[in-house]
Amino acid sequence: MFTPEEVEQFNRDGYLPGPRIYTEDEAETLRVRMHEILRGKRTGAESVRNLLGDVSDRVVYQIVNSWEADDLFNAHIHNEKLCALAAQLMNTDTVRVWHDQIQYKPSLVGGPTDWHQDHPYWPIIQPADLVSAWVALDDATEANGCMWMVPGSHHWGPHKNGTIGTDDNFDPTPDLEDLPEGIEIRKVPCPVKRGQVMFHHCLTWHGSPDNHSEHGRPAIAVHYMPGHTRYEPGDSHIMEDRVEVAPGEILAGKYFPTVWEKGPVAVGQT
Ligand SMILES: O=C(O)CCC(=O)C(=O)O
Repeated sequence: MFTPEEVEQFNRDGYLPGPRIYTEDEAETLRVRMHEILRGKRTGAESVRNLLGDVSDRVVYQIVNSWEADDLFNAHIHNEKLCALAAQLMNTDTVRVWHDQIQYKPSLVGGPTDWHQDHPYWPIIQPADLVSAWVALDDATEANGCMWMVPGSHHWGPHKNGTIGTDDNFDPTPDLEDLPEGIEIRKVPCPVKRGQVMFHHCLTWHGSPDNHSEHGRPAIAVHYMPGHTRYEPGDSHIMEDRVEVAPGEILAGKYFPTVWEKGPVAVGQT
């Protein structure tokens, strides 16, 4: 578990590196499974696409809900260590999965993930207090496009996409009129070892630059919901087809598995 000082650090900064969850071999097995999903050998994920669009010469492969395509990724979203740490950071007894998301930046042609907050992309759930567990399936370094964070930015409230833009050097280009006065926008690299986790709050501004290196950058984020997250329809979202509860109700059901209920919940028990 995290120490009280670490929890305080997360609450102050909006992100926190965590322990190694997987051995080298375990992470490698997941990385191979990721490639099998990308090659179409394992099917059932919600979506597989190039986030930058088919006409771009840069590539960020995104797979949403690998857990539905593969038993090891299903075990991953239930991983006891991850779920216990997420529950601690969200200060909740119950943890559900909103969705998972692989972002894979292939060597040399891997493109940027622009500065953004997550929750504005999730207009059908409230409140904005989810926590994501981002696990690197190979070393994520400054050279191959590790995540970068703006410390403390989760305290600035939700903003529309682009309020902090991204220039060609991956520097933030803030629209200061729309942001609180007196803030400091500092970008901090967050290198993560293969198999290690890093957590971030759903309002923390973050992104990741191009991968010009010889090494791919595979990683999976699981977006965890605390027990009180509700379905509040707003703009459309790809997960909405799977919602089986009424507006205003707790977002639960087979597509949003409960993975922690005062302790671990086994695969298939949700
Ligand atoms: O994997 C990346 O580089 C970006 C992932 C991300 O934006 C997220 O997990 O919220």
